Amino acid sequence: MSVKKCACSPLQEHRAKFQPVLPNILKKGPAFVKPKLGKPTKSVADQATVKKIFPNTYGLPAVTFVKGNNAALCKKAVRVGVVLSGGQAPGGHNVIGGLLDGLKKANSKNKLFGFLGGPSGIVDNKLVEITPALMQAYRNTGGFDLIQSGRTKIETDEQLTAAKNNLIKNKLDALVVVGGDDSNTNACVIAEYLKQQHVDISVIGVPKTIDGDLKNEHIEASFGFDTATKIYAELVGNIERDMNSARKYWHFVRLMGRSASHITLEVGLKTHPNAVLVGEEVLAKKMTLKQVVKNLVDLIVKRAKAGKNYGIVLVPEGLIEFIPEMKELIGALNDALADHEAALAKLATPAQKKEFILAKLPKKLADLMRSLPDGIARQLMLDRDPHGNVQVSLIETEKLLVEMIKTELAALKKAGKYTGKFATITHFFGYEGRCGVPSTFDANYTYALGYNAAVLALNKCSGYLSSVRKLTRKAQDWEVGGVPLTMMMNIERRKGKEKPVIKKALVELKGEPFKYLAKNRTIWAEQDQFVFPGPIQFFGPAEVTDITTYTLMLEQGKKLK
Ligand code: FBP
Repeated sequence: MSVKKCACSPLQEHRAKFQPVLPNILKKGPAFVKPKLGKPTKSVADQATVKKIFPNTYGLPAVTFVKGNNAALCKKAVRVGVVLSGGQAPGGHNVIGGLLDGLKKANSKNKLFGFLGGPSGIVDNKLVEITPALMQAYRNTGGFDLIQSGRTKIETDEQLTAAKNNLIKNKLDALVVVGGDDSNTNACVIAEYLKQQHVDISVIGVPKTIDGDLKNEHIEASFGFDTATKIYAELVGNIERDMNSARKYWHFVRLMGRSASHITLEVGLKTHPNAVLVGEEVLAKKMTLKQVVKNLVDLIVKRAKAGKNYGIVLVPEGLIEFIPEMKELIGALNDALADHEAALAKLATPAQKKEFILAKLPKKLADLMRSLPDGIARQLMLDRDPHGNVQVSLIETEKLLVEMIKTELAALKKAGKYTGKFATITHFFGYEGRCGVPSTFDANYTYALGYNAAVLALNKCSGYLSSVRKLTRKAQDWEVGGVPLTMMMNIERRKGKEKPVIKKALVELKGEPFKYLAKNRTIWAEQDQFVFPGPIQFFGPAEVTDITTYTLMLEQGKKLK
């Protein structure tokens, strides 16, 4: 690959000079840290089944890197591969930059190769050497365009064999998989497979996803969540200001995040909108779609009585999966679509496919599906991703809510119980936030994750996720290590089958971020206390440039100003 001559913006030119801050423990390089092993671990659930599937990678001890002489480690030159997997997240390039710098610091002869286009690049043996010169144009930039990404899951015998052969052919010592819960599950499958085959190549994961749902006591945040939520919060704040100026629209904003509502919650905490829907709460309260709509109608009527025919509602894209009757419908659709894949492929039109599937559903669920607007019903039937997930980013839940609210308000108007106006604008913010210029937090965090992945690779820690902790401290005080991937696993139903997967971290209703919302949302609903966060700042006072997410601050016992 030729070295990119970038048509740089002034910001990019300045940002290219930014040197991410490494945690002190890593500053002298991989030769000066040693792994300290914790106790053997077990998976978060379904221990016996997970152990049976991963006999070679189950139960590994958690690792913390501490000061120590490890010079011998750096004597032999190594070759490492890296792949970006799944949805883009700001900071991916800095993971590669940190990885490259960590490897080169250990031994200038070490080499890094990037597999192109996601995991399919491993199967198809498409790769490029990432040299310091090639890396330079991508440091501190958003996007994954250096080596691109993809959602291929390496699972069949043919794929696993091809991956193994290509890793061997390229004489790699380690593979670093930068991905979310599903991609890191796949990383563990590959790590296990290589161990079973007695192939001495380590596989290491890096926690990436804007969704924020890959976290636990060792992984405090996935990278990209900070930048993406800052971008969405800027946009939501701008809408609030426009709305507060014109006072004539209700805005319904759907935000990415897949199942989990972390993004919506974080953006809500930053901007104080009139309503913030949280999928996990809807599920806990077993709310029907009608109840969700009724709560919003009550709010709209109340505000109309106060002369406010405007407002803003945040909707997590995964809401639909949390409404119990919709969850049941989606589960049944997942199974029916997987069971009848071949028959469906032969049908020509979406209408025929819908009728075919309706006939396969229990009556109650078929009736529910018929009651939905046709567009939404079809969106629910779209192909699942390679990991078996419904593609919630393609389901226009905000429009469904608006339609249902309009029907309810019309009935109230007819009965003389509502005299307001309900003019709506719908938005979907997802792709806008995934490739933004990484915030200072994400630039530092991803660089540390990548550098630490190099240390894990050199120490032959296979089946581990790179872990950088104590993230509300200054970057130089962060702690680093590795968490066994199997430790995060449980068994879930995917594409009609029970599969081991890394457990998604959903919004905790007893957690401080949700409690903060619950305490304040009545005031935000009725009195307008909008906050306008403005754009991410890269230069200026540290309390502006280095601020992390409110979610992380509240989770780690810090107070919001
Ligand atoms: P990852 O879980 O792979 O990080 O992807 C996150 C995400 O951005 C979700 O928020 C969204 O639902 C999905 O990707 C969209 O997928 P695609 O990029 O395939 O349209």
